[in-house]
Amino acid sequence: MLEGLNAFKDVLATAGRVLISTHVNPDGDAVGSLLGLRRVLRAYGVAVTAVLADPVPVKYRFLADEPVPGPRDDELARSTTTDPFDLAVFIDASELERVGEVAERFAQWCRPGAPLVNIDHHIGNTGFGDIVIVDPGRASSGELVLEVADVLGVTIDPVTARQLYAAVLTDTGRFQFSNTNEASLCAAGRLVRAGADPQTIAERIYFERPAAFYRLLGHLFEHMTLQAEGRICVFAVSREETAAFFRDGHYDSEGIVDFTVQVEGVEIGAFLRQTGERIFRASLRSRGEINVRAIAETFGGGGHEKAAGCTLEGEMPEVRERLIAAMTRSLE
Ligand SMILES: [Mn+2]
Repeated sequence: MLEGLNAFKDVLATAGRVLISTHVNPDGDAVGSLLGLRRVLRAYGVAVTAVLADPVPVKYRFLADEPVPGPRDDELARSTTTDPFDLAVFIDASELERVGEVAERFAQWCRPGAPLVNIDHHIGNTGFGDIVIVDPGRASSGELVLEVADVLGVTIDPVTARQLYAAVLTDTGRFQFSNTNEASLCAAGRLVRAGADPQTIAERIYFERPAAFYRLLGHLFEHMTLQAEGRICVFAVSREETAAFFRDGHYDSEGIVDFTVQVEGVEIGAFLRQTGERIFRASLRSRGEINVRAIAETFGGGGHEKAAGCTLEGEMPEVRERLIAAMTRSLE
């Protein structure tokens, strides 16, 4: 990883303009590490533009010191025709496709031969890109931004500290998931010393959620499917139901899947939500020995052993049955 960090530093020395992005449906780590990386690179003196295929979720907007444009931004199109990017950096994305529309279009915004840097902590990272800075031993990408700052000699200011703290906090499930380790806690401590306030950040992210989130949660618990003598718990929600809960369009279901494995006796859980006409996104969690990444992989997805995700196509009842069948097989 140090090799990658040094190679990144070398290419930054000659890069005039840098493009950075992260994965679609950005979570706290994606948003926090993207924003933190933008500030660290700017502090180093690099002209950096962050682009996100999806808007920053409402609950993470307090982290944004500046807006993050989308891939169809006019200014982006204008500036890249006259002055293309010299370098692209994707953070917290296990594969190039996870960057969504940015992955499809970034090549046309960059000068030919511009290197691509891959900064991530997912165990299933495909190793895409020219410079790879991947450490699956890290609980969050936010911690890797700290490593970048150290290599570049950039001091973390309080705004950056807040962004990176939010990244570590959310990807460790408030320092409760099995990935929480000495490194993640030390990183958090360092960020607090640099000016991050744990109480206000936790309150903004966890204790100011829309009523619709709790209504949806109640609905999911009421209709949860328990299978295999209660070792499997599945939440499922259709697009119509979701729209009925979130009438203002500010959809928020982050962390809902974690509740599936908080039911007594449950070892693996899934939250299945319809995202398109015949498209479903499944998030998976494990509380025991079962590797849910292996389940996700059977559907072309990936992730970590205890937290993974995949996309399924079809109609709700049949998709749910297929998912439950795969989960049941994993218990054998
Ligand atoms: Mn992450």
